[in-house]
Amino acid sequence: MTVSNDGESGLENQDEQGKRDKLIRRKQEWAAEGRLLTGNNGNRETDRLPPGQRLVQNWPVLDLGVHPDIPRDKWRLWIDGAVANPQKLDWAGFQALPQSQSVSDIHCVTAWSRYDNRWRGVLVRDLLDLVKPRPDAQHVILHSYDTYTTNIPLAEFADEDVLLATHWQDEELTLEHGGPLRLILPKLYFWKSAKWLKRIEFAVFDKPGFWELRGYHNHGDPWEEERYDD
Ligand SMILES: Nc1nc2c(c(=O)[nH]1)N[C@H]1C(S)=C(S)[C@@H](COP(=O)(O)O)O[C@H]1N2
Ligand SMILES: [Mo]
Repeated sequence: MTVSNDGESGLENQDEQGKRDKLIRRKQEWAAEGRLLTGNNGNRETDRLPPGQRLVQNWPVLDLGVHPDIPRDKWRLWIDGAVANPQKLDWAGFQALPQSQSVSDIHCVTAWSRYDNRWRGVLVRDLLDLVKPRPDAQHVILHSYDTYTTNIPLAEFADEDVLLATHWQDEELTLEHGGPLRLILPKLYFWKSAKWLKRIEFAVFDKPGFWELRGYHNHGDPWEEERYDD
């Protein structure tokens, strides 16, 4: 669903809000029940599919139901916090950064995995060269245009396979999958890969995000089945 603010009656908005709240509550209940947990750890050296996951060929859409449509000329990306060289990039500024590709698998906490996704965009490594995190920066908090947030340890955010993606399989990312820009962090469950990225905040202290405050694991390693908070 694409949400536009004007022209919608209050009733429709309440309806949508009600559906959203229900979905969030259900996911919180799953977290509390420890649903989908197998109790087996996988072997990341020898296996490809993490424990409790099943392979899909399609690409499901999962989010809070609001797909913020930001025109390219209004789009900005803020990179700030504990960095020596904070940035506010417009679309042209982002495009001027070195462009790279990477292929990786998606593992979603709701138990679907999708292999061999080809991403294009800017490697986080190249972004870090530009903004230069301070030595006391340990955490990264991602903020999105739909108000979603999520937290990642800087060491894992800085991994060589982490990418700010604009393209999937050589096509521009669609709005429902987080276009124009989302994170791709292959080694953690997909809820850490924020769609509609707006701000990358480097922080000295950790700050749990939307799902981390609602029963999801703070870290989210699929091979350790870190689906939910203990
Ligand atoms: N901004 C934003 N990013 C988000 C979410 C969201 O609701 N808002 N949902 C997360 C969750 S729970 C998942 S599983 C993936 C889903 O990405 P997809 O819809 O492209 O499959 O996006 C993650 N990133
Ligand atoms: Mo998710």
